Amino acid sequence: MILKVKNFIAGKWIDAVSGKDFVSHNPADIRETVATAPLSGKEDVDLAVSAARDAFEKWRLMPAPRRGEILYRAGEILIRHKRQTGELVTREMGKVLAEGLGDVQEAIDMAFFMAGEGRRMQGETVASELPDKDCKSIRVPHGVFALITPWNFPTAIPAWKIFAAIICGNSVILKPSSCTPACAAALVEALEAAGLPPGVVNLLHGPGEVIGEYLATHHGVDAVSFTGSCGAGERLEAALGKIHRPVATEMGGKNAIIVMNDADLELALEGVLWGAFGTSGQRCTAASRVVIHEEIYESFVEMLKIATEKLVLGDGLQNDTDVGPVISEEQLKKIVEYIRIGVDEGARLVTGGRQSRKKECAHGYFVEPTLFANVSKTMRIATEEIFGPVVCAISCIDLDDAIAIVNDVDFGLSAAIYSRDVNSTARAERDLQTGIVYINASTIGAEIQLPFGGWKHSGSGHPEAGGRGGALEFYSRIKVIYRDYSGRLQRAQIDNEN
Ligand code: UN1
Repeated sequence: MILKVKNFIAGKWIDAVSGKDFVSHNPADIRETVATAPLSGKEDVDLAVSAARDAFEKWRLMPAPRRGEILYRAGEILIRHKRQTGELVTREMGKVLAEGLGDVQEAIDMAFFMAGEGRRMQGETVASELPDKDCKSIRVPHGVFALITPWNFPTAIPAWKIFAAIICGNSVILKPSSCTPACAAALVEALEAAGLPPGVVNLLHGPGEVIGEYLATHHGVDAVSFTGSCGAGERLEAALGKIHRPVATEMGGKNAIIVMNDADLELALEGVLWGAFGTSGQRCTAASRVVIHEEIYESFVEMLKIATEKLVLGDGLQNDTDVGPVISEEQLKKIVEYIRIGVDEGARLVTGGRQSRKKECAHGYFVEPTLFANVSKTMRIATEEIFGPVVCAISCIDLDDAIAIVNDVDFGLSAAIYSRDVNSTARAERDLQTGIVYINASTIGAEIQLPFGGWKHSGSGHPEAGGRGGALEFYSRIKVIYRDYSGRLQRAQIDNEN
């Protein structure tokens, strides 16, 4: 059955002004069309922005705990539809079903977490230097947010952004990836069913090249949050810098796992497989480098080779599948090209390395799980984001060398160390230059109750998700209120001298 997805503007599901549609396919079998969705243009953006503007004035005045109740109900609805939506994630995006369900679970977790934030929304109250005067700060919304999201977490990432934005009292326009329109629609349907007032969340489908920048720079938009490629994110940062518009970007990663000679190697092996090949390597947190102590380098590479060759590539809806397809022909070509570059650079292709030739994979975008050894830290495959099931094994001489290798890239999202030595793990924790560090666990699987964000070129430094320094810092702004109830002119820094 082909789903007929629409835009959602001012509380109504409508077609694009042009009347045209595009389609999304199942990347495991592209003969299957999953959904049709409106091919929106600039007129549709104008409509969505004006709906969000109108809704904002009322929404910002609704008490945050009431806003939270709507999010709570949305979370309950997502739980009821978890199976169905998880399967949709697998069909439209390709990740294996356990991960499709995990994607929806991350949205559910975020709904409940942000619902609770509605009862906090903390500012601060501090003592005044003057009598009969008080000083406090409060959190207020920005207004209208443009949210631009990728296909790799097609419900979780829109949920991170929408729920944080609306609990703070903003209204939003979501522009999801054109690869996964139906997943975005499923999330917005849950909000509609939860009783969200019309216009608070608007959903606009269509090509990023045509409407992305137009939406982000629209005069009716106040702030922007983007997750996606470095190229698109950096273009947006440049355009928005010129108009002083707040923007948060989450972009690439070149995440690494250090495996020390005292590590539990079986555990490290599982962590590397999960980090490198989970979601077919299509996470910003994916482990695309393993930095292995020289004493165990050859034996660990051999363990990895054997385990990698056992992974079953296939349709994520099949029970025995370990690794699903990649999202599109464009991504497949890019990954295969990087593999060629690795071979040309002189790395040793240990296993994998091609588009799959299995019969069951003939109609989808499948890349064999690929392992490179003898990779030096300056090779392109060791420094550039590949975003596919490709992992590079790099040798190191000791912990300092390992940490230096991990840090010697432009990205800084996630890193991990496997070691049984508490001092080594503590030094890694201190010295790794990434927003997220894992000890004896893989680079993927951040939980939503703490901030999620990268350093260096991985993003703008405005993390997503919960916790101190997390998303609320970006989706709200601080207003400082001084109230003087003395009934006379009191001059700060002057009348408090004695
Ligand atoms: C992403 O790849 O953009 O930490 C998000 C993780 C997931 C989120 C990944 N919770 O791997």
